[in-house]
Amino acid sequence: MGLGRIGLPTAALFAKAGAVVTGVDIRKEIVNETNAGRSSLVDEPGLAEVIRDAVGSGNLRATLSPNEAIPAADFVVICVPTPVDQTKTPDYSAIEKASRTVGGLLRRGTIIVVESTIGPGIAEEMVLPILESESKQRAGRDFGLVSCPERSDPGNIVENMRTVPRIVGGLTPESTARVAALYESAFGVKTVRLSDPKTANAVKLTENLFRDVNIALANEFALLYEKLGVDAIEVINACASKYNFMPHYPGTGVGGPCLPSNSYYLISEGIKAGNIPYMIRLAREINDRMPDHVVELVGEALNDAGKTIRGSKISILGVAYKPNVRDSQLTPVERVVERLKEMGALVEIYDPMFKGERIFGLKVTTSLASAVNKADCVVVGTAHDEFKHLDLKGIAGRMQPHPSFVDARNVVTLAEATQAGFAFRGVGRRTAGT
Ligand code: SAJ
Repeated sequence: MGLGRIGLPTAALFAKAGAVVTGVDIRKEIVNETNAGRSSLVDEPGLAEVIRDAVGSGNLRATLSPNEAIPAADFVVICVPTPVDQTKTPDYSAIEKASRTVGGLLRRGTIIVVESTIGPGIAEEMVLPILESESKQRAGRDFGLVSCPERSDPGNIVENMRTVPRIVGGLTPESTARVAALYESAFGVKTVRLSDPKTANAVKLTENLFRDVNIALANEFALLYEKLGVDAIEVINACASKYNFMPHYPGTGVGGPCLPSNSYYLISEGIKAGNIPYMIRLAREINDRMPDHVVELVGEALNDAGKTIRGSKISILGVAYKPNVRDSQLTPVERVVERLKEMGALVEIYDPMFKGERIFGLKVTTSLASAVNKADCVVVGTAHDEFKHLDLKGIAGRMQPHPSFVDARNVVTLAEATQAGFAFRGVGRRTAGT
């Protein structure tokens, strides 16, 4: 259920392992694309081959209709999106709808596997009752319910699915064992078997929130060290020489389909249970404030060159939420662009993953050269590989006199930027003279 960035590779890898897989999706174009052995997820290395082979073998087909697939299934894997809404409240409508559909077509003995990221307890308290009332069957006796949350990095999904151990927690030890065996044999990965679905969902959130909180700490160090004239990146890299320091890096902020929303699943369950997770909530606030800090740095870098944001041409390099993915979901760069536009800047965007497309109401230029042409300031929003070795002198030469450079993803150093003649600012970086 759901042939998105997680569902499609999951279906294809099961089919490649010899399972007879039917993929169900509500989007006609995705169903047609899949049945043609293709996918628009072009930035997922190895995925095209897996889909082509899976469809070619006849083991994978896609359909709009769940009626064909579910009654015949031994396992039903739910991979639908679970975003948060404007009020940061988890939106479980897709998983509710999928549970209703599955429940209405459920055959005795089937095991339902939830891969979507959900709050601890949502499987037991939301999905289970829907399945039981729709199927008139009992969970744990007539059908199985297991949480096996996806753990794949967008941009490395196929590789991650074949290497990262899977977390498996079912209502019964038998269903846990069957699903663990399924993923071990189909994906060749290890599994960690847990006592129940809510524990498995807590693991998934804990690892993502651990990351979000540590990124927030890195961002806090960056804000602090900027004021103290210390280079936060130099500090973090040096700390990483100690065995128990896991480096996280400051930057434009935290984007993507996962981290900016996952905290709210736990925050909402915590508040329901009478416990406010202060640190997790504060980490969200710190990370959500980083785009505004980048805008402040743009103002400072332009001021150093005797200019203001209003009337300046500002080129944004990279809008994707992280390097080398064609994905701008909840990207922190959007707020940087919107704020600069509001403040009267002329904004240009260049991103190798979105050349020529329209994003945030702007046409993405097709080359870095045209984006920086006659610009007053360049801002690195995402550290795509193409921006790792920038020809700073060449870029400065194309820009207006007294050019400014703001690095929000530590791709250049103060020394490199000043040598090229830039007024420089960087998240967590020193400034000239400090
Ligand atoms: N980021 C930083 N500093 C860092 C690391 C990341 O600012 O040191 C930013 C990134 O630029 C990006 C955001 O955080 O905007 C999220 O990046 P990410 O590398 O965490 O990637 P995601 O969100 O694509 O994937 C995460 C991964 N979770 C963990 O590594 C714990 C992935 O394994 C999960 O499967 C995925 O969430 C998910 O689907 O939940």
